[in-house]
Amino acid sequence: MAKVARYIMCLMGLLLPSLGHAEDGSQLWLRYAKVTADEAVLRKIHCPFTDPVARTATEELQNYWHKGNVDLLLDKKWDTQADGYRIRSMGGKTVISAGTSAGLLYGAFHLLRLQQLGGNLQGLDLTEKPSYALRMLNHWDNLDGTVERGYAGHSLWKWDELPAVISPRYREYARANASIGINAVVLNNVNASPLILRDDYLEKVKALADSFRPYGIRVFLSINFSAPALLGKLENSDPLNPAVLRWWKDKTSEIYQQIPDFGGFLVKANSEGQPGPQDYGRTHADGANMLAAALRPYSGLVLWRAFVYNPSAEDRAKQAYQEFVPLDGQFDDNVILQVKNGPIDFQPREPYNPLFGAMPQTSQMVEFQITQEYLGFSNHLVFLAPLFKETLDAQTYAQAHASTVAGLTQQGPHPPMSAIAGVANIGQDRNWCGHHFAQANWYAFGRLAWDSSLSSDSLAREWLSATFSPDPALVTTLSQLMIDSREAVVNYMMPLGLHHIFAFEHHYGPEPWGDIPGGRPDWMPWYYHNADSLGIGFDRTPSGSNAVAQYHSPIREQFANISSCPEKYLLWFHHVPWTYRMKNGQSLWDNLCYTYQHGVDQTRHFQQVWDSLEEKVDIQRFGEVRSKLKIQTRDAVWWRDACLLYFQTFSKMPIPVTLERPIHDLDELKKIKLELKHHN
Ligand code: BDP
Repeated sequence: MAKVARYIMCLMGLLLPSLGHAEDGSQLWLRYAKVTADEAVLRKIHCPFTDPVARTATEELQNYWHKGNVDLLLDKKWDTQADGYRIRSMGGKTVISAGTSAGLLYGAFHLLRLQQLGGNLQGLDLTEKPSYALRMLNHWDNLDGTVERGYAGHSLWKWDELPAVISPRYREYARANASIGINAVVLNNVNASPLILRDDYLEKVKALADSFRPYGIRVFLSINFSAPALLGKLENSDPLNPAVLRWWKDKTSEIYQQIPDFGGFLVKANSEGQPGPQDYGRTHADGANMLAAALRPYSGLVLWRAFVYNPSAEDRAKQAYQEFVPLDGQFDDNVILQVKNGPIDFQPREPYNPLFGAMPQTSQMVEFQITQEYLGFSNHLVFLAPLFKETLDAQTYAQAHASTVAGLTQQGPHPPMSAIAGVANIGQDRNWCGHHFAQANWYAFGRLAWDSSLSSDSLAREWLSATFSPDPALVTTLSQLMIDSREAVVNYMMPLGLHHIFAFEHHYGPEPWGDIPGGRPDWMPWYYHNADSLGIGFDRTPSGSNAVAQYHSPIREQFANISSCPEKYLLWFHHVPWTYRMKNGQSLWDNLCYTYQHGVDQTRHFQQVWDSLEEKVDIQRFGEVRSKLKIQTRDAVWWRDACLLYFQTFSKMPIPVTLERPIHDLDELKKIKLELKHHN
């Protein structure tokens, strides 16, 4: 009887938020109640396989599954390349079957999620197969422990202690990734130090790979294209120099001797000052294929970034397409072109990158930024699933079928190879991501990489139930807040297609006036907003840069025509008169004012909503989120005032009297210079 009572209490524990004690967010969404010794004897987890990944699957269920017997089976009928699985209720027990141990692990985490969310566990019969084969985080972590664009403390990787000291957080990190289906990580910054390939660093990399392996995670490295010269002391790093190829082959073989399941190289070449094949008059394909040849014997991959642009007279938004489309068909089949979601750079809103669907013979993958470089760092609550979905679901009209960005990247020319990457927002902070709600972006990225058809709403609900509490009132209220948060940040930072009007270098806060005499025009806000006495926006129609021509019909015509261009992209594609009539009848200027104000109102509303839930959230996280929401609202007002007061110097039109008055002066705002570091 006592046993049963304890069992029931324990089950209740699964459902109740832990209001009594402070939570610091360190458990992420994995706040499972542990199985007690008494419970453990009531059920059996059976798995005949003993490889490390299958063992992890078994242990997870042994530790956290409260509800009866589970059998884990490897089933030859399953595709042994993929990570899919089936979960069935059979004869009083639950059976997870898969073609690989990794599939069993993902099945185990699925079952635990069902239990955690209070789902029906009777009569189960569900089958899952991932949308992408490679579901990957990119860390922009430097060897000195800093993180480029990282807002959650220093790097998790303690290079100075490795390989001797293995922090327990390595496994916790790997476990969290596995629980949402992430199976690959790039450890270091795309602005890569050549030292990562030095023998002593490779030993450290091996130690990390060993920690991650039981969770089905493979390690990749960002490489510096000049490593043969810088590290190997060769005369040059020309990809057509046989000595260079030899160097890469030897280096690759050395890596695979230590890390047999090593994934491959991520390369930022000839971009923002990084070295690359063009330094020797070679093409991106020459460079990528040279590395592909070194990796081929081990089935390793080259992830070659398409984020390439130069300070030229050409519209920056057009440059990657111009650079890469002529190379279609020239990349080896173990090369994937890694393409940022939009044509500029992780802005609060961009139309999809026209490279998607423009290179039918080249494998392409999407790169998202999970870390909030352009979205208020870890101070602003911005749920990114709607942003990710906007790109993935974008219809490119490139082919008759499979023409969304998701479809094109999932069914490329070299099946079954498919991949997706997110730039991680993880650091040494206790709560991993700096802002408790930033954890939701890590979560949503992983879950969408697994199943790109999931809705933002269901992801928000899942994450909230697991991370805070399954209380329906909390979940309903906060999921709405999360969904709205992406549009809010667009509204108070850069509505109607405005982009890149951030403060220089660190990208926190507004600086639409920003100008550095002699600086690169394509790094200056005026380059993007083009405000003048007539209007505002970047003319990318045939009368301007004609970037619209890079899109397929009928998107091209839709974007090019000011009356059919979605208003959310209006100033991305058009230079629009201040007096232009928007669809709601307002002038562009008035509409801009209303939209900025709406963004501010939304953040104030988020504060109210959060405060209304005080009783339902544990003390520490409640207080921490509340403080961050204050900063977010102050920043929203700052953005509104800075942008409207500055643009008003061109429009010469009044801020509609029904709206709040600015509380800052433009001169005062122009003086703000934040001492925020940007680590390159
Ligand atoms: C930009 C970042 C810069 C990165 C670059 C990249 O500002 O720090 O190195 O992207 O993706 O967004 O390579």
